[in-house]
Amino acid sequence: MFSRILVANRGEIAVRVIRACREMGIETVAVYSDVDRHALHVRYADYAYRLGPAPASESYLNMEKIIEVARKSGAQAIHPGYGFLAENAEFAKRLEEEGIKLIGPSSEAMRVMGSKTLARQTVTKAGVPVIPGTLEPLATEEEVVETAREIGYPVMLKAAAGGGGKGMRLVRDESEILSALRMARSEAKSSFGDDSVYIEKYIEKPRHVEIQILADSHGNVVHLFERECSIQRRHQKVIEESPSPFIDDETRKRMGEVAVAAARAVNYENAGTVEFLVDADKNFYFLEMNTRLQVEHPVTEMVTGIDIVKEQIRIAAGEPLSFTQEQVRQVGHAIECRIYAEDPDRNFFPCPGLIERLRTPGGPGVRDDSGVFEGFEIPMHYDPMISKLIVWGKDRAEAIARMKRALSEYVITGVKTTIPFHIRVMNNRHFIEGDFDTNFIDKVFFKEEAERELPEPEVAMLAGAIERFRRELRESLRSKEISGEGIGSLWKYTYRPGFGKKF
Ligand code: MV4
Repeated sequence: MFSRILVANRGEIAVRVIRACREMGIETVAVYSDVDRHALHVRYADYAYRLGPAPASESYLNMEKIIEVARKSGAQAIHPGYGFLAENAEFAKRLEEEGIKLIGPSSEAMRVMGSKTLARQTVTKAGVPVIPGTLEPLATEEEVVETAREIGYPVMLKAAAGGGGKGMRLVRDESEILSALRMARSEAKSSFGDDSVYIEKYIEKPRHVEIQILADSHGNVVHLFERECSIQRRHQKVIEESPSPFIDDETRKRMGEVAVAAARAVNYENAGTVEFLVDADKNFYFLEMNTRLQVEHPVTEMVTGIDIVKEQIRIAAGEPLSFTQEQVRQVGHAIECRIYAEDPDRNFFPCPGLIERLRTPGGPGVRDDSGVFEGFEIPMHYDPMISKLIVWGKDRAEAIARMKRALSEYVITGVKTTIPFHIRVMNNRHFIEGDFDTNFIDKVFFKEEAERELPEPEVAMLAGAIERFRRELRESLRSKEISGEGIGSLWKYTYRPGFGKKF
């Protein structure tokens, strides 16, 4: 087993990894940028090294500096967390050359899964259903028009090097396809430095369901069931849960088997996630494979009891998985809300700043994975996620009730947060019924909220009328008291909600 691990990340995920190491008796090396010198991950680690100034390119993305720190500090392995260098095949390659173990898959698995067309080719050979479409990038405009006709509209153009919705265009009619192609290509070029584009059939109202897998260096591959991740806003997940309220046992079993096959197709090692789109008829299609630990891994940990980060470390150290597929059970229900320093009333505009007060929720079934503390200043240079609030309940109804309770206990002042938004989603009838797809937040939730909002003149009128009624009541009660009449007809007010104690 390793005796010292470098954590090449910041924030809650660095803290998460350091906690696992501490419990395993492994020393940790934190790295930090100037604005993070007082951050929680620096405080919790055994050693800490400065990388450079705040910009990620000069700190958390600086491969050679991080390798130098690993050497100097005597770390035998590097945990990359998520984001930054986590899915960088070049970084994985450099570590292989340097003889430093990356707690993650091989650079080759990263390279294959990093290209959407290469991934589609590779998993197709292993019998994994992919979204109907091309397995190769498209060369000419004629080829694009012809292929789209064969597939049938609507279609999606996607960047071969892409992910996360960038370089992606929905095309409903042939008349739009060439302009969409130009836009997809230029977006792909500027985002990924590669303008290769391929075509897929468009899946209407899909759900995003992903399977967590673990693969050791001895050829054992298991899955830890699914996470439902359809609650997204502009391709950013905001709420995840496990199990998915939409997936039945039969589909769950088949998706698990297919995910394991996809992992085997690239000789995958360590923790990974196979993403699927699921259509209204429960047909599921491979979307992509994420070759890293994911933000939402805690919901899987809560329903399976498996510590995914500890398993990652054991796998990287060459140990075999300590359990079989049959021993993995999904118990109860877990939900995660990502709490961001963003203002939901200003279109989720980032709101970095000083956390003046902080009281985190607790009690039965509540987990708060956070990298902040009272007095911490959230830097503007990185992702503004403050914490992940995760709850477990015996069933989905208890998990929702518990999440509402936990959200209502949360106190964060100094910065605006997405907590009020989460409370509203937890009270939304579509969410409560599990009736949602990837369009829910942008197309259903905000639309319904806007419709429910009273037009402002009416709100003002009602507020004015209420205020006038209260004042008259107060004055009449006071004048009666003064005149010696007493409050007289108390019966009139006693049974009106809210009036009993106020006057
Ligand atoms: C799709 C799709 C429908 N049909 N592909 C968006 C991000 C990228 N990872 C894949 N995405 C989609 N690909 C086909 N053929 C719909 C989406 C999509 C989506 C997927 C997952 C989660 C949220 C989403 C929101 C909008 C669109």
